[in-house]
Amino acid sequence: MTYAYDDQNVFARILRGEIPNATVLETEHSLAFNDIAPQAPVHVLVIPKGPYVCYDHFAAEASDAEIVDFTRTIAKVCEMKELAADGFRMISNAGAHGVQEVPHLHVHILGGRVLGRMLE
Ligand code: DGP
Repeated sequence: MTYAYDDQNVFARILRGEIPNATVLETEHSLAFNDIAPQAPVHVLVIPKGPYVCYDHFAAEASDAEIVDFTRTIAKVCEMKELAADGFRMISNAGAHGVQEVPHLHVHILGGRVLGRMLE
């Protein structure tokens, strides 16, 4: 699978500083910020700074340093928001069937309330 990255997507524009964001955490390779339309008391998006469309694109082409940074940034946000004790959910939508709205890899971190059951 080859991926064409659209550098005009909204998260690319956030990374370039063209659109403001409420940053939770910034690292060398990743940015975490509050979702503009939160679905839970905690709703943070974590994105890699590199131009990756979705998770499989990232896993195939990102460097080990980017992958480690991204993984640890997600964990660090969970720690900062004190989500571990009561639990949380991570989601990454991909493509048309995943109903991915923004074509730049992002992981949603949701917590702070009991979330509805997703899989039956
Ligand atoms: P998804 O369907 O997984 O691609 O979700 C995209 C999310 O991005 C959605 O929850 C709303 C959020 N979002 C869209 N535009 C903006 C924006 O300009 N700023 C922020 N902070 N979030 C945005």
